[in-house]
Amino acid sequence: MNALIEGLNYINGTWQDAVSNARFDDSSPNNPQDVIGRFPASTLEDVDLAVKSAQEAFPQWKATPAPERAKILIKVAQLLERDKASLTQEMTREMGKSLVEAGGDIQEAIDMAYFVAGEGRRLYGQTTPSELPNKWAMTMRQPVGVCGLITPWNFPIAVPSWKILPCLLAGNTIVFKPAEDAPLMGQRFVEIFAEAGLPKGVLNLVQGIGETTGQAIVNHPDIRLISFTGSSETGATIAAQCGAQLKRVALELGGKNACIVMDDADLELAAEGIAWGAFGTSGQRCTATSRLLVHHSAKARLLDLLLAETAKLVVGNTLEGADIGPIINPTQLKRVVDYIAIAQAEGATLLCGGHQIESDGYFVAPTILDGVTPTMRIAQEEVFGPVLAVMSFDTLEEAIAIANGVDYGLSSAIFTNNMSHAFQAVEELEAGITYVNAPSIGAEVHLPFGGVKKTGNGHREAASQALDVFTEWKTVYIDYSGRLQKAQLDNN
Ligand code: UN1
Repeated sequence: MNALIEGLNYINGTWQDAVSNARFDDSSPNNPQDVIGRFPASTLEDVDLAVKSAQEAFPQWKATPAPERAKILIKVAQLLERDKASLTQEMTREMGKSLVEAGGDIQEAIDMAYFVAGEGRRLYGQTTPSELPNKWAMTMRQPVGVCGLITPWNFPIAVPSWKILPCLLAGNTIVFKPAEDAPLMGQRFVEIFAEAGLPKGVLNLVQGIGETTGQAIVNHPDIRLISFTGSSETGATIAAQCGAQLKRVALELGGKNACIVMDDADLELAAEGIAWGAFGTSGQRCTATSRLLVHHSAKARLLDLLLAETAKLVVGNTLEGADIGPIINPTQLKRVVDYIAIAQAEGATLLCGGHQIESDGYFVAPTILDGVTPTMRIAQEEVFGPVLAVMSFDTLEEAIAIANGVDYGLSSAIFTNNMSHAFQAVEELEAGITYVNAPSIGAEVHLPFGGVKKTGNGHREAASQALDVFTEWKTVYIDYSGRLQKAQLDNN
C-alpha cells in the first residue's frame, strides 16, 4: 500500500497547512478503501493569505518580459515530460480514467505549455493610423491582476493547464483551487511550476471544498477575475456573484452533445466513434456524446454495430487496465443511476447497461437507451456518466432542430459522406465545436475550446483566444505633432 500523502497548500512559495489545520480525505473511485491522502480544507483565512501573496508578486511578474515568463513554461513542459509516467499512474488512481486517457491528459498540458510559451514572443497588439496627422495609435495587452482559477476533476492537469499557462504568460498572478475530487493532481501540477523556477507568490495553491474555499475565492474583493469550469448550475451562481462585484468571469460549463448519423455515413466508423465519444472517461466529459440522432433507415444497422463496439469495452479498475473506469464519487453515481431510471419511467428502452456493477468502486455499465424523444429529461439534461440517449429522424433539418433543441451548446458531431450535409451541419449546429466524421470529444489545444448558450458566457479556453480572457486591452495614443490636436470635433 502507498503511504498516505499529507497534502499542503502552496502560498508565497511555502508549502503549508490550512490555518485551521482542517483536512479532507482523497480516495480512489476505483476502490474507495484506497485512501490516497488528506488535503487542507482551506477557509477564507487561507484564501486571504494566498491573495495577499499574489498581490505582492504581481508588480514584479508583470514587469518580467513575456519571453522570460515563457521560458518558465518551457521548463514546465519539460518537467511534465519527465514525470509523465508517474503522473499518469497517480491520475488514474486518483480520478479513475484509464491509463491511456490519463497519459493523454498530461500530454495535453505539455502541448499547451509549448504552445503558450510561443505566445511569449508574440502577444501581439495592433498599430493603426490615427485620424489626425503626426499621431500614432496602438493597442497592447496587459495583465488583469490577481486571478482565481477553479478547475474540475475530470481533466485534472489538462484543464488547469488551459487556464494557468495563458494566465501566467499574460503576466497575472494566481490563486488556484483544484477540485476536491482531484487535489493530488492539483498539488503535483503546482510542484512542477515551483521546480521550474516560478517566483514565489505568482502561483498559489489553495485546496478545499467548493462551497467554502471556492466561494471565498469568488467573493474575494481583491481577485479581479474568475475562471471556472464545472456545472452550469454552479456557473450561474458564480456569474451572478461576479456580476454583483463587476468582476471578470469566464465560464466553461455543461453540455448535452449530439452526434448525428446520416444514412450515407460509414456506419462502422460512426459506431466506433460514438462508443468512444459516449463512454470514454465513463462519459464524464463536458464534451461527451450523450445524444445519438440517427437516420431512420440506418438505425437498425448502426445500433447493432454500436452494441458490438460497446460490448468490447472492459469496465472496471483502470489501474488494472480497464478501458472504462468508475464514476467519480457516490453522489455522481446516484445521479447517473437515477437518470437511467427516470429515462425508463418516461418510456425509454434499455438496450444495454443500465446498472451499477457490483464491485468495490463506483462503476456503471455503459448504457444505451432507445426510444428517447427530444422532450424527455434524458434528452435535455446533462448526466455526466456513460449514458447515451438514442433518437431518430428523417431529414437533416429535423436532426439539426433536435440537436439544437437543448439549453447547451458545447460540442457536436455528424457522420456523413455527403459534403453538403457536412457543411450544412457545420453552419447550423448551435455549438462551439463541430466534428465531421469524428466523435464529439478530443479537442486540440491550439484551437479554441468553449460553447454557446448555457455552456458558458462567451469565452474560449486554450488556443491564443485564451489570452482574451486573461488580458485587458490598453489603447495608446501618441501625439508627436507638438500642438493640441482635438479629435472628435466636427471640422468639416
Ligand atoms: C471537459 O470535459 O471539461 O475535448 C473539457 C475533449 C476534452 C474536454 C475537456 N479535452 O473531449
